[in-house]
Amino acid sequence: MNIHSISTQPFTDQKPGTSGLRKQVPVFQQRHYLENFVQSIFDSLEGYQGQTLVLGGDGRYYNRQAIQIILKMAAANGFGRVLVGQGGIMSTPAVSCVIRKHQAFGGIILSASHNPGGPEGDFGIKYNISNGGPAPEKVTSAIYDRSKAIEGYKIIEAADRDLDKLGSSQLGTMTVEVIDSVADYAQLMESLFDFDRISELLSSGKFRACMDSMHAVTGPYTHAILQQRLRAPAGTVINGTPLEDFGGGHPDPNLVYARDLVEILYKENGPDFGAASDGDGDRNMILGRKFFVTPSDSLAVLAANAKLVPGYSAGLAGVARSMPTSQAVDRVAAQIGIDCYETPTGWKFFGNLLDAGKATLCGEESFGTSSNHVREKDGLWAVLFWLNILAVKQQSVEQIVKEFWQTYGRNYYSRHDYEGVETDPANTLMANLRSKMSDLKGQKFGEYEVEYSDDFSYTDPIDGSISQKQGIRIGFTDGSRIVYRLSGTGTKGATLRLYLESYEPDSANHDKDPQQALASLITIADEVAQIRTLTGRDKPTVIT
Ligand code: VG1
Ligand code: CO
Repeated sequence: MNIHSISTQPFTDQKPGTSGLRKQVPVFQQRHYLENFVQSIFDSLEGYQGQTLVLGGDGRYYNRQAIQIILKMAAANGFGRVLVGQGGIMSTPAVSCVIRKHQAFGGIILSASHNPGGPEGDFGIKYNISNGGPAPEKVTSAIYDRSKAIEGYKIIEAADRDLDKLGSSQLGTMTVEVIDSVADYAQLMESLFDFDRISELLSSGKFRACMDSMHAVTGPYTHAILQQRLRAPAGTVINGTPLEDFGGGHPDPNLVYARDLVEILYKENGPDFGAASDGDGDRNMILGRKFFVTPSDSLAVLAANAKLVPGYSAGLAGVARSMPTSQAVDRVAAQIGIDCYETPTGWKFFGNLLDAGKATLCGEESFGTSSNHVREKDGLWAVLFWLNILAVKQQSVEQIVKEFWQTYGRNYYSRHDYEGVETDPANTLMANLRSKMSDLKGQKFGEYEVEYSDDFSYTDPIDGSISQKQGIRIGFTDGSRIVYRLSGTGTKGATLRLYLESYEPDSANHDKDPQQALASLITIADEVAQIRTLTGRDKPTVIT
């Protein structure tokens, strides 16, 4: 085998963010940039010689080239086998599923998730460990440290593999197995949900669904699962062919970027159910006819109805949500009598809770929901969960959510994103908040009084690791909250995220527009942090 050791200089900017390393494509195309990071991953691991690595990506621009490079590096570094998705395609939850099912050592996912793709768009890379989940912070810090000191990487000289043909071939002493990107995942879904019942619903002619794959990775999955196995009529899946630039859009399933779907669901006589997923298939947006389900509510509704779904009929061990996610699911947990954990933003923080059997369902306000079936959030899983509930309850999405509010009260919720603002003022804004924090307690803003304010810090209940500075929280005496954080997934300037939440127990007041219900908190949030002055923006880029 022709192994080359290439000498290289470290890059200083390879610090993984909320979910792996994300940069603009031209950054990744710099000589040795991708190679350095991949070698830094391998150098931070121990015991992978002869083991299996899973490899796949969301199909964005540079996916195929990166896969060829990583295959040759994995061979040079002594992996025994790589399972790679056909065409280089594998959704994030599918990679997680394949790692677990085939007892792989770990996996590499090539994706910048919801960020735009194409030659001028973004690219990303993330390492997942043997439980199928994102590498925890101690691993990502080791990778970053290594990337700052790296002096060389190993790669074999060989012809590129054919990624489109299923089957095995040798790359040096390593086996490359091109696998069906969907099969293992589809089988797992079938083991969790009542496919017969969902199929009956979808093929009845009385219920119409629309699934927007946003030209991203879930296209092959939604075609195979929804249209083939579950017999939803052709045309149920839209934008179902993965494109390298996602058709020029942001593959981000929210009311702003999933415009095609929103228009369809808000038409007269639109479908009964709509859903969208993101670039790498781990996010989901759920819509009813002319009705948007806030992700935090979606998590809570799934938890409250879990017993209706075969894979969860035995009940939930516990639930977990990221800190900025609304507290709707906390109420469900209290009602059922199970624990509810609050973690920092990012799926990696759920891994230990899931492994320890402390949580069954997890979710984030950012359109992420999943369970212990994998160790990633899972967009299509959430869609199937909803369809299973709809098939059993025979009610509309809107009825289900409104009944939920009647039982538990409504947590009005919204997130305001200020995307691509200048880094310095964004940092100033956060620094100002930190210095103000301790003085806020007891202060009154109109009818609101501050009960606590802090910079969220998390101690993992399983391994005791501590993660600090995870977002500024201001909690009011009536249970309302304002949270500020800077995004850890953007690639241009800074993105400020402002999260707003209030609680309304009285069902007579459940029909307000969330922006109106939260109007006073929105004003207070600006007053406290001087968002408009510091960012120079008079309104957010995206409101969800
Ligand atoms: C965002 C979301 C976070 C999510 C992360 C990765 O992070 O807020 O909840 O886990 O994206 O999701 P940030 O740091 O930009 O707020 V994905 O679908 O982009 O892998
Ligand atoms: Co994603």
